[in-house]
Amino acid sequence: MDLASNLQINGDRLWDSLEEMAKIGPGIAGGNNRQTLTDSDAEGRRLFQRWCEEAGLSMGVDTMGTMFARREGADPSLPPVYVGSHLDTQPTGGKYDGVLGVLGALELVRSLNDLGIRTKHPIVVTNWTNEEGARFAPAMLASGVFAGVHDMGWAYDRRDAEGKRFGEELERIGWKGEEPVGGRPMRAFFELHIEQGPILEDEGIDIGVVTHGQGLKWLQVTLTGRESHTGSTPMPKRRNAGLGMARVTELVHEVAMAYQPDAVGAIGHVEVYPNSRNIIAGRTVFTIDIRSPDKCVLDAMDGRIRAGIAQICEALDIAHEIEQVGHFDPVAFDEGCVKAVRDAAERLGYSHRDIVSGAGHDACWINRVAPTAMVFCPCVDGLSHNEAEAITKDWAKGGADVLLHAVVETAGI
Ligand code: HGY
Ligand code: MN
Ligand code: MN
Ligand code: MN
Repeated sequence: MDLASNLQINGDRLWDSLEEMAKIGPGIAGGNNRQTLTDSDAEGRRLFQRWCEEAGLSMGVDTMGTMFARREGADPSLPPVYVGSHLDTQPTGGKYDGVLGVLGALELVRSLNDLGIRTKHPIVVTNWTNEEGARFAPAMLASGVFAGVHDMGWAYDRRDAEGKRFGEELERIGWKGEEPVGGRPMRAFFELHIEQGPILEDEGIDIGVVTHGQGLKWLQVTLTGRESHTGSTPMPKRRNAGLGMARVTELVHEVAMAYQPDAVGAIGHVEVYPNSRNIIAGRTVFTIDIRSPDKCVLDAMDGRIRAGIAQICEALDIAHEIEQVGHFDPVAFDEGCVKAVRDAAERLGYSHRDIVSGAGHDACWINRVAPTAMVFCPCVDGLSHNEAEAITKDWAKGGADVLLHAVVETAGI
């Protein structure tokens, strides 16, 4: 069989599924707000489960809520090829971040069904719980427990901004499964994802062959000064935690700029107390997000930022606490799986280039317990974590075609 021309996904069906899923947990500006363990997450999970059952898959759910939809292989005793991503979104997320990887994997199975192809190894389509980490930090929580990085009890104790506990919310939406987390035989894991950056589109390239994922640190900082009147407190007598946060924001930017092109840094989450117009902020809580493909750079940035925060607080007479609430070192994906992705793009005639992932993904953790690789497709203006996130139907099809070939090559027919 001429693999390239016969083995392709149904791009229209994939696009329709993406549009259907996007109706669940709509955002306010055309994207999605389907945050993990909310009622809309539960609704999206039910829709995905229905589609999986219609495709003849058998669903299993582990105690972190991760969904595993299994397509039997010719030899059920062989370790499955896992393929998937995440259905949860940012509060102002797009329709494709994560979702393309889950529904692209489902489309892969639907196409194998249409073509009557039975792979040797089973295939398991996966939806990882809480990849985004927007509601419950850190990101990639369930895949982190699965990879043995986080303890499940610690994960269950994570709380959202309203103090709700992960474990209770998982039970409340009815998606706490029975299966143990991790410890599964896995032949490989593949994840299709939008690039979430501008490189592929700028270079007019169809496919990103993801060789590495950059490392990440999330540092939660609490600055404590003193609340006082914004009108009657003389400037020299202020202990302004808001000013401290502003200076740390500038510090993070300056440190990242000092390590270009291999560094990024920003603060995206801030809380100001008491957040009243005429009270000097007595306390601020915010999260620093720094990343680099180079572990030494990541560690150096961490050190410079911590030292800088101490100096800022000394000058402003405010106290500080720093808690590392997220971290993974740069990852190198499995060369065999990366080659399967590259060969697939080549065979299908898609333009492709090797690329390092700027964003974190479940694949970054699963790479610790199974040979893993990722497929990127472009996204418009490289925009993501923004409701205006957009891709084209062709880009979605190209990514899913390459995913299909890489998985079939690895699962064998
Ligand atoms: O933070 C990340 O990189 C991922 O989108 N959760
Ligand atoms: Mn994602
Ligand atoms: Mn994301
Ligand atoms: Mn991911």
